[in-house]
Amino acid sequence: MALTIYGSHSSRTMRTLWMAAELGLDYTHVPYAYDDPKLKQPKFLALNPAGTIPTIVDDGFTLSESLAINLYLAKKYGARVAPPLYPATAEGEAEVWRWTLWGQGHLEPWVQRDALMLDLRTAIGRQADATVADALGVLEGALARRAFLVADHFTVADFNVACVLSPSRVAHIELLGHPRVKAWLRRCYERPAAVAVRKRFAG
Ligand SMILES: N[C@@H](CCC(=O)N[C@@H](CS)C(=O)NCC(=O)O)C(=O)O
Repeated sequence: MALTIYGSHSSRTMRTLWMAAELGLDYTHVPYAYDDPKLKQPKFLALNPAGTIPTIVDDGFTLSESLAINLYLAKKYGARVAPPLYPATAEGEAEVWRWTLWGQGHLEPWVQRDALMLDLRTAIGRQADATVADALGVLEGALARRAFLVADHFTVADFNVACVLSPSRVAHIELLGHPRVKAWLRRCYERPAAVAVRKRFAG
């Protein structure tokens, strides 16, 4: 047999490397990391169009998906070890599939919490940016009519909206596209009372 295992040990490829060790298989290891650009290049994509690791080539047969690889290797080579890693009966095999599908479908998405949270944070961040940009557009429009929100002078309306757009919050918000909002916020926060109270409670 000639087995090649693509993927770094610090990825799901560890599952394949572990299975190869269980079965005592010899293999060539190509330790691409999960972010190796080669995963997205034609040569590797010809092996696995998803461009992910682990991927194996076993005597010319190519396979990806870590748990599918484990099923394949265990079924093909499992009898080399005792007791065998792959059940001999249809019922035993069905139990193997059941636990594999359960592990992948019901467990992995939730234990992979960090990646999940990262995706969610990115998605929520994008949605939040778009919503804030719309709201700032509304404010920019209102401030095109006069210097403050409901009169030509500072009122509690300005006070309350400026409170929501506090300096620590707007530090994360791009105001360049909203010059009137930016100037109005400066007018609000440069008021003597605002400066004094912020100075008093600074730190
Ligand atoms: N369900 C697949 C997931 C494969 C996967 O996402 N692998 C990661 C490394 S653990 C990867 O290759 N990421 C690179 C990418 O998605 O571009 C499996 O179990 O093999």
